[in-house]
Amino acid sequence: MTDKILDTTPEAQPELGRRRFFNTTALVGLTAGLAACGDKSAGTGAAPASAPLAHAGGGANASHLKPGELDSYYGFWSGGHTGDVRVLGIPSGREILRIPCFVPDALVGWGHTNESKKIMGTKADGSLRYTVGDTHHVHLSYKDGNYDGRYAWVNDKINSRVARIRLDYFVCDKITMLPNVQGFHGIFPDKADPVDPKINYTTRVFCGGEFSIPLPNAGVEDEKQYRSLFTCVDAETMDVRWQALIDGNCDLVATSYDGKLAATNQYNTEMGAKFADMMSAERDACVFFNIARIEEAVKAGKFKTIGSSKVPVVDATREANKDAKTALAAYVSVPKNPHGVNASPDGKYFICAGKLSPTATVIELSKVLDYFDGKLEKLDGAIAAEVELGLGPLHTAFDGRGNAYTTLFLDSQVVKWNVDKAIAFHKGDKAAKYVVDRIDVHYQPGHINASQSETKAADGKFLAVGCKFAKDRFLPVGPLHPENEQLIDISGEKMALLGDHPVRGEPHDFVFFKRDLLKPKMVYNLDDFPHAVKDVKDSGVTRNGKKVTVKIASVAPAFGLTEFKVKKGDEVTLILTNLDKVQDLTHGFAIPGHNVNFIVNPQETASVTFTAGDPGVYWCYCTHFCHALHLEMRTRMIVEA
Ligand code: RUQ
Ligand code: CUA
Ligand code: CA
Repeated sequence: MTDKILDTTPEAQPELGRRRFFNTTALVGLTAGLAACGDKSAGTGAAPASAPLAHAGGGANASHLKPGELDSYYGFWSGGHTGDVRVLGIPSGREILRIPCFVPDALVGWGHTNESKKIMGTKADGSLRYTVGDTHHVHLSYKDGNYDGRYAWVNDKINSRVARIRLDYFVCDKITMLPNVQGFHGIFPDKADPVDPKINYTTRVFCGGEFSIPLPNAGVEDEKQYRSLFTCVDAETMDVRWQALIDGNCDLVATSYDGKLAATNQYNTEMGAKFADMMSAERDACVFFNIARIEEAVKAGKFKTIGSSKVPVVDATREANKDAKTALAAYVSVPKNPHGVNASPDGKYFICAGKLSPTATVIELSKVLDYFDGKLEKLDGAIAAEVELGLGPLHTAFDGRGNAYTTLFLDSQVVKWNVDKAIAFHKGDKAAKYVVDRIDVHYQPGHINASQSETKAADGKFLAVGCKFAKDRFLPVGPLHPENEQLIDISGEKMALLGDHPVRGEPHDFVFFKRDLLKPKMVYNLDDFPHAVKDVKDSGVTRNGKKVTVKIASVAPAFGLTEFKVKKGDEVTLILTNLDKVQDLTHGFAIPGHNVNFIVNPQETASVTFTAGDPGVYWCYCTHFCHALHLEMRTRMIVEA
């Protein structure tokens, strides 16, 4: 569909002079091209798939596991509309767990138990503040440039919330809402402290606000005044530390290995409020933030606050940061509506994909630091390369051997390219063949990631590609198609497709890493729960006016109470502790007619609060198959008049 515009084969190494940007009218063609991709042969343009299809079990990296075999990598996939994070095994692609964050979940009772409601946030009447979510990007905490297995963070684009997941238990433990931000999109933890070399681990999480809004958002209709904020959240306390007011918007976020820089790509430097306005400029930007300087400014009181928020907001606009030596931010010019900014594992570069430009821009971090030090006069000097890759470049992954892998949304391909050779080509060595390989994917890939990609331990074994359209790859099950997460072997020179994995819509981003980086606990610690019912004998009912507390300890296959009595209209708080110590021995608790269903894992305590309904007998039963006598595991709630 695209060969007329650009020959994307490795043989036809693109020249810079041939670079063409899409303009607004070309987008009509873009949409038409996408539709044409329903036809498999049309989706791939002129470029032949350069790697043979490796059948499952073939190639250096097999994806098929025998029964009982464990995966070698954990993968964290964002769940999109389901507001959760999904844990997949790689290379099998098997889904092992869903970790609910922003949306109630029926299995674990997320959004139903008092503990999870507190994390999610409630209104004055005790009901959940929000029951929808949209997770896009999941990233993990770092130490020494690699994951340390402490935390994962994921964004909620709809309501500008960031959730933290504890990786010892694989549960969300905190959610923070960003003030004065709409469309919170990119997120990335830092990897070190910019000033203290002893702090070589994550202490901050950076968050990009995509949609510009009036600040404060109170009915200002002049769209020229809309603004976006870049936000820093404390990794431990999850409090918002500071925000930076910028020109243009934020999209994806990347951080440097030395902790000195964070960046966000901008597709709307035009600050347009309408579709076409956001594409009027030929170039947009990637904004770099000087973290140490911003934190100094905050310390020195050089900030304002917005509306009722107490968060310090520093001025990172172009106008206020013209002097490089004091600048808090620097705007590096990149071609039209870029998407994705990714940090190479050698710590040297951030790569911005062109989206509406067929290019990737390689930005050299040491040069950006030179600019902030006044040693580089023009910021453009930080651009080490700007090379053509193909149509619709979105995201980039790395193999740790100097190669980058970029998704080409419109070409339905992944292009493997060598960063050093791209730089040589950009510098004028026209013989430098930087495109190493191309492979067709199915279809329209967005995110991409390689094993350990954005860590110093990038190992170049597997590549996962999030294909937004599955079309004909799976049996039709009605109009809603799954997405197609494809796995590619990147251990050799040529990429080889290993497998298709249908996933429920709509994961966006994902990371995957060696399984030995995580040592999750199999059983909870009873002492971590202040309200734990520590002995079956402690089960019982206490009343305080209309408030009733029911304490139940459970040991398979029985609850500590065979029955309990409450009165119609009582506010009942039921606390349940699972005293079983065996891993995998989870109990559930459901009460008919009262909208109660949740689980307790071994040694876990959870509680629910509800209003006792009409008089009668209600069999409370275990909902999680735990024992041969699981069906007998019941207690009776007797509601009296
Ligand atoms: S964005 S397909 Cu929400 Cu991650 Cu790039
Ligand atoms: Cu306890 Cu089923
Ligand atoms: Ca733009």
